[in-house]
Amino acid sequence: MGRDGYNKTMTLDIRKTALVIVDVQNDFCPAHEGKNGRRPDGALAVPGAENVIGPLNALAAFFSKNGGKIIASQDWHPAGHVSFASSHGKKIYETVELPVSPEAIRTFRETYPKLDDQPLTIRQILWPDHCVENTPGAAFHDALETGRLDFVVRKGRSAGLDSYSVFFENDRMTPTELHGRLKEFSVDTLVFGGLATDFCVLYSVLDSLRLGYKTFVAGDAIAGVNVPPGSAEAAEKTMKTAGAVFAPSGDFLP
Ligand code: VGL
Ligand code: ZN
Repeated sequence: MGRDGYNKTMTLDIRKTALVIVDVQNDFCPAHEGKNGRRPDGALAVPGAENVIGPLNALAAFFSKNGGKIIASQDWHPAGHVSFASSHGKKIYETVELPVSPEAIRTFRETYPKLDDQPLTIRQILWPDHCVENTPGAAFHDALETGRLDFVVRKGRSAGLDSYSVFFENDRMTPTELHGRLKEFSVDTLVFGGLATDFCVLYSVLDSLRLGYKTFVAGDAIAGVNVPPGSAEAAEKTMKTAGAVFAPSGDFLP
């Protein structure tokens, strides 16, 4: 028995399980040696981000060998994106209130009749310009092994709507393609790792639970922005309270 009551992997049906690697991209990583030379600090570098890569590569190797699926997300914003402080002439970490479109609400009610409506305004935190589509900052960190990925979900592509979660944009109602793909793969269990604990991992895990997936988090394969201080720890608590099971990545391996 592992920590937090989690049994070793062998009790997971790995063929119905996907590893979800959230946003392991240069802009979320501190300076490091890349394939084509030194990469500077990412625009939104998460302290300790590089430590998640070893555990994620080990999990991916095990999943691919045993018939599990491997999903990765990329934060993928157009220049001038609504989540950038520079787009509003405001300071980083200030917020703006954005309305949710009536169209998004209508479609959500039709597609997910069992899920509750979400708040009708979005309080959007403003970030430095980051993960602009097709730039080096948006590329995966070179140390992340991407050869085994079954599907990549690129999120935050709408100019006026951000997306922390790999499942829904920040209105919590407009879906990405991921849930549909996982249904095609007959996946009912997800193991999460990646960046950042207090934003994209948090919202992805909460939506995973909301959509009914058995939801695990590899505790040594996540790292947080931690602004304000303590937010990564608070996010872990929120995920656990919502029903996510945390275990060290080694507990998912034989
Ligand atoms: C993220 C802030 C803005 C994340 C993405 O990947 O956690 N955080 N965009
Ligand atoms: Zn972003």
